Amino acid sequence: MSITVDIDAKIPNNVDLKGDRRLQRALESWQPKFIRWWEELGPAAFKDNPVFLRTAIDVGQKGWANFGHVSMPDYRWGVFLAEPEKDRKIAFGEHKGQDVWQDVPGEYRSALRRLIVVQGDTEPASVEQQRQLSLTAPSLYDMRNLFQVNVEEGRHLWAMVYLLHRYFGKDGRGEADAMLERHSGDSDNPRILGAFNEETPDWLSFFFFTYFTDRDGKFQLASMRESAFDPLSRTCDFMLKEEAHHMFVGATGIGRVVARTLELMREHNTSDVHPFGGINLEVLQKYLNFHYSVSLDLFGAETSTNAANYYSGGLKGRFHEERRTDDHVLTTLYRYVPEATDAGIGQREVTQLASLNETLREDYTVDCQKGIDRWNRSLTEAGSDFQLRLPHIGFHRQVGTFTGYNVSPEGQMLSTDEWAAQVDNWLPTDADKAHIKSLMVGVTEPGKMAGWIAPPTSGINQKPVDYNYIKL
Ligand code: BYC
Ligand code: FE
Ligand code: FE
Repeated sequence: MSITVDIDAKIPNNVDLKGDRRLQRALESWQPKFIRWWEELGPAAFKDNPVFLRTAIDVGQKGWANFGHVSMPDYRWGVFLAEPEKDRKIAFGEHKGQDVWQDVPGEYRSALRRLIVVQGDTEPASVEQQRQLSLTAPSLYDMRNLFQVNVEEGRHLWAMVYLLHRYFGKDGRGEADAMLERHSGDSDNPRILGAFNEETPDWLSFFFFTYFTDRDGKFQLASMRESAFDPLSRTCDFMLKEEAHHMFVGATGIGRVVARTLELMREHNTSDVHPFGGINLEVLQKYLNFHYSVSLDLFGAETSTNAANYYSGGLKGRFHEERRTDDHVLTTLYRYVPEATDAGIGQREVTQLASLNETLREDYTVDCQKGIDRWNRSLTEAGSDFQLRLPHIGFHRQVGTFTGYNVSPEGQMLSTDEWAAQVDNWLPTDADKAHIKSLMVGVTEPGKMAGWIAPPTSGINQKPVDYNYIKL
């Protein structure tokens, strides 16, 4: 199979678009719709300034990206699939051991289309959610990172749209158009998943979003990388390369806020740094609680026949499926999942096949904890006894067994009154949000940072922190 890169094409690609004129024409007619959407609902400010961006140009080991100043409307959004794995076999489900598919089997057509549409829908949604943030970037370095995330989410949309156009005919083209018609927070035509209709109104939310919600992306993409549908697998494999940077932005962003808060606490000998333009650790914890719980909902209900069918069919596997040593069928293996009832929080035993959403959610939680541990080490090293922590899995949930129950961050089931009396300690209040909003003032002098965040320890692609990341 050839994976020659055509970098000068109207749509840069390594999928031999030139060799399929119909497909090429269809994608080239979607392209201006995408650009129009980007102009309308992409970054609201600095949209035409040259930005120091990474552009995907290849998929090989020797390097896959180029760095240089680009004005975003001229960004080269391309279609790139990771290199094929020779003789790849299906690793799980009913077709385990058979050759992977280069085309979509009729019986899985609608399920695969659904997965691809749900995945694709989140990508432009996040760009819409983040569109106002460039107005208040805490530094040029941060604005550059925001734009990097935005253009790559745009490319992720391209990745899914390519699959829809290439493998799903007329329905696929219709779905590709619909991706640009649903909008985040639109009451008539919202984005498909809940978290993608929430606002990202400030940079603290942005950092938590990239830490927690982009990490859902990592786990969902990694599960689809296992897919028997090889083009989906290879697409997700390559998307994961870009995803790592998004989570880096979140992890280092929050780390820098923690660092700055500690600095202000020391300087003023108080834990209330709000009068000094900082963000109190308690407020960080509330934002963390919100974004973590909203992201947990993205994994779906604890038990799901959809997820079971995806797995049995070979469409979507588990995180690191091939490293696991069980039977990869899961119909006769059991596990416990949490269960909330009026009697309290308990658990019930179900097949592993039925509970794949919960298994992925648990893997995700373990990964989330790693960054928390790092932030906590810096708190400990600074002599603070405050520790950030993930709330209980049942806290503030809108999907699955905990829906409709009031669960404290410690995991206690509360009455509505008990919840109402304490919720302001657990989720951002209007006053918290107003304080955060008051800190959001754009800083556009190279190397300078807003007062609520510490500078990063290094720049991007070996450039200094005070590099001119965006030419104004
Ligand atoms: N009440 O909820 P469902 C990213 C039932 S992020 C009661 O449909 P499913 C990105 C329902 O009937 C990654 N019950 O979940 C990040 C069903 O029950 P049965 C995005 C309800 O389909 C940042 C069960 O619950 N990608 O890339 O299992 C920036 C479960 O059904 C209710 C993906 O998500 C209710 N209200 O899984 C940019 C990957 N509602 O039939 C980008 C693709 C539902 O089992 N998506 N039920 O009895 C998927 O894999 C799946 O669609 C989901 C949901 C994991 C999202
Ligand atoms: Fe993405
Ligand atoms: Fe992402």
